[in-house]
Amino acid sequence: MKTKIWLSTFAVVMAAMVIGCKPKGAQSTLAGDAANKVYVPPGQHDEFYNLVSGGFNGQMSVVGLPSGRTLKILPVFSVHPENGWGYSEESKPMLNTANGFVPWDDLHHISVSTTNAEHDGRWAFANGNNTPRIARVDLTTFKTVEIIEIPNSAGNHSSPYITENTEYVVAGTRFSVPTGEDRDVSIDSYKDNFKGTISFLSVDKNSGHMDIAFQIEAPPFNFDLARAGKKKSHGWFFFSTYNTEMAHTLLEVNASQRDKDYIMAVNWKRAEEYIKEGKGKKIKAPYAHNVWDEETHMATSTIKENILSLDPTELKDILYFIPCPKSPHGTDTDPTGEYIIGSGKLAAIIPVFSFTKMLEAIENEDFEGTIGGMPVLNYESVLHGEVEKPGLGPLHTEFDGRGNAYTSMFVSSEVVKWNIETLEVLDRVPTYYSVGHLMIPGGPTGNPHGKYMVAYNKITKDRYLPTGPELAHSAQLYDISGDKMQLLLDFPTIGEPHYAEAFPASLIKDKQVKFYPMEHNNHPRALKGINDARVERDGNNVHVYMTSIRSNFRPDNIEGVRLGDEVYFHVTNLEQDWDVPHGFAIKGANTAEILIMPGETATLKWVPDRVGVFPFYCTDFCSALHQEMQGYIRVSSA
Ligand code: CUK
Ligand code: CUA
Repeated sequence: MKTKIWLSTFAVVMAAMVIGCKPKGAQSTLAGDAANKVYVPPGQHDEFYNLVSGGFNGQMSVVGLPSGRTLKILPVFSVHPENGWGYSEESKPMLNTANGFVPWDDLHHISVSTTNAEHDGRWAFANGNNTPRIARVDLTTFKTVEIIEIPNSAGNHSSPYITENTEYVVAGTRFSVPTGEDRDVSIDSYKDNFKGTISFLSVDKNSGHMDIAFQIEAPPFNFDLARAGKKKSHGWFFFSTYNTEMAHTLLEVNASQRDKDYIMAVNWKRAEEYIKEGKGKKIKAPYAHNVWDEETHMATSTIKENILSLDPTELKDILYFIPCPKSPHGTDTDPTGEYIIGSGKLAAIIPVFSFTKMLEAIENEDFEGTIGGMPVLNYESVLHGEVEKPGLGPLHTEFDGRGNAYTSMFVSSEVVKWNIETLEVLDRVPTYYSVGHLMIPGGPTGNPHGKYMVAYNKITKDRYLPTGPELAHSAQLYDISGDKMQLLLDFPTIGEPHYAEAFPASLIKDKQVKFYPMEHNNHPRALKGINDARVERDGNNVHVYMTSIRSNFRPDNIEGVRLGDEVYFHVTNLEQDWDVPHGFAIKGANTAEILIMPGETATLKWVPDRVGVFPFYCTDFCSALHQEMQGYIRVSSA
């Protein structure tokens, strides 16, 4: 009977997905005192930090809630002319990959580190979809301090989700790809030669440093999203899959035929034991591992050669498949860790699975089949229940910590609130328009702060002043503290928002690094004072050891450079006051400026291609004499 419901609604949903749907029925419920609820008076701080993915700009933005004010754009998988990230010699290695320098990616999801399933405010992780990578951002400096490439993966979408003590960050491949020794194989040999790899990256408790602990070779499905178990389900991870038809062409038609795809349950504790027992096979798979060092203010990039891989067709108790209606997108675990919510984007119900029942089904071998020898659990046995008629196109679910779940409905463009125990729909509000992810501060943790909910929308249309064909992307803030959700605020986002996380500002605001003490600057080319400023020649390399302090550069008149030289400006900012960066830029150089924080040293490389005298200046207004902060460099013929 349930199958019938899915089938009859399937056509409607498909049509709506193609045509697009404006919300009808639900009224916009703008809170009467909305302005008061989002107003943060000048000089006061927001209650929450909201880290928002920038999608295809490769960046993350830092937004204050409830004001919706953008505080910072931080480059993760991108270069950033504003502060020289990816242009300075020190930061370039952060964007290195096994394919060379890749200064762009598609950043979809953010995870903030947790301890005992609660936000600890130490790091934020982000995924790069395209050239598969995971980045770690330090939340005391808001700087990307580590990027690790994921080999045997393509379209790193179900990433970077974390376990409850940040033991692991996971990555699951969206595209299955050939992973054998010979990768020059026919695309038609998909079912035989392609693998759907999931990766577990260990995170060092103290330093935060990641490495690829192991990979698991999964069937060639598309892995969409993932969430860790927590509390009672600690030790497990849940991935949503689609295209379990294993189609490799025209997926729109061929990958949506089956009634059900799967949520893949991974017993990572068991996998961890297998690795300790030496069951991992060493596989050749080069990947870049890039680390920023706060001592030297420099990044290093290392290409590593091998990973350890587990074969679940031999080790049969790592992977289990839970049938889940039609192309599940999000899979989310509730704050207790008992319920696993699948959101089939083409399904007309939301299935809620019970972790306890899942363990029983495994124990009793209550299987309805196998995939490559791995058990497919019986749907009805694992099901807690289904939310009936929630809306169209369910994508993602967050939690308020009061027993309620909130699911984004892409097609019917609304957020639906329902009770996890009773599965009863309690409320719905429209979004403008077509919400993708939604977020409650602390929503994915064991302790959500259920005061606000933010919808990150895919379509803006008429919400802002038009800006040509490329419109602002949009988020909407709702008050969810009462029975009914109330719209408070629209705010534009930087880039296309996918997932975001938020946490109380009090967790980190007093831990912010204000400047770098000079005595801790271990950059090999750092200067301790203005008297150390000098120019040194080493063959064709000219090293300018330069200081910047209000309001001059030393040296500021540089001669003796010839065509064919490579000039390195190593600029040390001697300031020790908060918020006095100096910038450095040269006329005509085919690079960006660099911005040097107080106590930091940064290097700009310049290869002059013509003879002449070239001015340089400080780009960041630093004092009343900022405009005087300048110099000249003379380039003579060879
Ligand atoms: S997502 Cu990546 S297509 Cu629903 Cu996380 Cu936006
Ligand atoms: Cu230094 Cu402006």
